[in-house]
Amino acid sequence: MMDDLFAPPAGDEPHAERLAAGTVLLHGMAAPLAATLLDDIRAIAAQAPFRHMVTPGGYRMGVATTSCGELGWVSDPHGYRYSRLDPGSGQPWPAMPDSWRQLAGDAAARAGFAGFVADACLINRYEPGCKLSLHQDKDERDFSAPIVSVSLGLPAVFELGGLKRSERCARLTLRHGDILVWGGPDRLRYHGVLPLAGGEHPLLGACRINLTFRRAG
Ligand code: MD6
Ligand code: FE
Repeated sequence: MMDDLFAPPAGDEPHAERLAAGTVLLHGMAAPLAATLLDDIRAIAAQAPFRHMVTPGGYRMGVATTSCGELGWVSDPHGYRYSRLDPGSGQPWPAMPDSWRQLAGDAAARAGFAGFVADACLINRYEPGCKLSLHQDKDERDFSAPIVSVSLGLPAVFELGGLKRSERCARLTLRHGDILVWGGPDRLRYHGVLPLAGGEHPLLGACRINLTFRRAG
């Protein structure tokens, strides 16, 4: 099974690059779906607008976020957590499109995590200069499920660290359509995104959007 990852991509199979025991980069896997994903993102943002959350430490995040699915990720002076309701509207988050859940499940399976069913998708929007500081994703209830991350628009330099903040980070570029899957022994690695360089993407303009699918509840 795992050995298939190193075989050359056949037909429309994305090229899978194993970066660590539980980390696989599926090059360009989401690119054919990008136009649909963008239409869906517009519809989701019409219901649950992108906003700049404030961290528990009182900083306004440069990255703008929204969510879809049963649970959405929220940050406020009380901490980080998942919530069934959008605190902006008091309403449930927009539903996760079936095609999104399917894509995330397919990507996870290709990376060796069969049976992944996402219940939350955090949508992050970066403009040039925006960054995401080194962090761990640890607000989810169960770390046995992987995280599936879809990159759209301008390329970003992603820092992949270790299980301790002090460990040295590897840097990799996440491009339009790339899907990064990580789980198992890598699930709690520190990671971040360097300040986004300027540019114009044909579909998204001067912007990068990242979708992270999780099993949060
Ligand atoms: C981003 N991603 O790529 C931010 N977290 O914009 C994340 O923070 C992230 O890509 C967990 C797993 C994959 C990710
Ligand atoms: Fe993260």
